[in-house]
Amino acid sequence: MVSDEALDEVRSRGFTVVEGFLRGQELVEAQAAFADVFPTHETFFADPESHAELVSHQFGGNWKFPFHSWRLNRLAYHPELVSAAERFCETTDLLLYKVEAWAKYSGGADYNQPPHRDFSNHNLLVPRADFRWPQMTTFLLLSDVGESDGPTMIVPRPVTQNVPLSTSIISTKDFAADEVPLIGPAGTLLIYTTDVVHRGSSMTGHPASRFAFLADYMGRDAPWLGRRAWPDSGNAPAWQEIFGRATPRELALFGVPAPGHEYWNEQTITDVGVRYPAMDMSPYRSAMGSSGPTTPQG
Ligand SMILES: O=C(O)CCC(=O)C(=O)O
Repeated sequence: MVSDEALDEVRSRGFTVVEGFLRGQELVEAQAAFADVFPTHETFFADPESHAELVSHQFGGNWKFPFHSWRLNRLAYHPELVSAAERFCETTDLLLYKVEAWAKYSGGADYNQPPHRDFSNHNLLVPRADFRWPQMTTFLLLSDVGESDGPTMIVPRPVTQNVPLSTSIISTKDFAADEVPLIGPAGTLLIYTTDVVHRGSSMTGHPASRFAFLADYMGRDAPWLGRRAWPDSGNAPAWQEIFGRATPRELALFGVPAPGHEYWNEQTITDVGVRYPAMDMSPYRSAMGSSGPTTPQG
């Protein structure tokens, strides 16, 4: 659960850290889901050479949605993440606009980055300082992260408020003394905005690993914002299971028209049903001819 107070902190400070966002069995399952896709710490360090590509450069272990694991994919639209995004973006008409899973392992790549703001590849323009058309970006830690595990270093927004929003890369280390490391136990969620200065940092421990899942949200009414065009990955087999198991509400987060939208007619319901044989077309069929799209729940 992400409280309204935590979201207010994102508005005032630029970020919030929610410890225990995932806990207990849910966390264990999310970690197992991550291991469907990436080698665990033990597997990697038992034979680093056979996973050399993952550490060939700092984005070597940064993979894009969809993954060949339904249980990992569904983390992107965890109901509490969607709830936080609805409240932060002040709309239920949301798009999930970027999802990545990122495994880092020590001993290969240097994960240090210059301090930067993310908007330059999430926004063709610049963020509005008054938070109109917000984007909610997140890092969900799926491993314990301490100071030596390459934590994200993040600068509270008030510290950089005099650096114009046209600047995405901050070339100096002027704000180093104000950096806060994103450390915490597995299950910790970082929520931040694209105007906040932060950087990836080097892993100073060895052997060390850091596992994170990133899911970013925005309102649908801002085509100058975004990152991934989901149809670009439309031939990935993983979509079959997503369309077979996700609810209409969840599919709408990828841009699929809700039941009742004028896109849905006899032809599209039949043909989409053929494209995704496991998809339940009944909500779309029963809403056909209704007065307009609903925001489906659940
Ligand atoms: O991995 C991290 O800790 C931060 C990465 C980052 O800020 C980026 O790649 O833009």
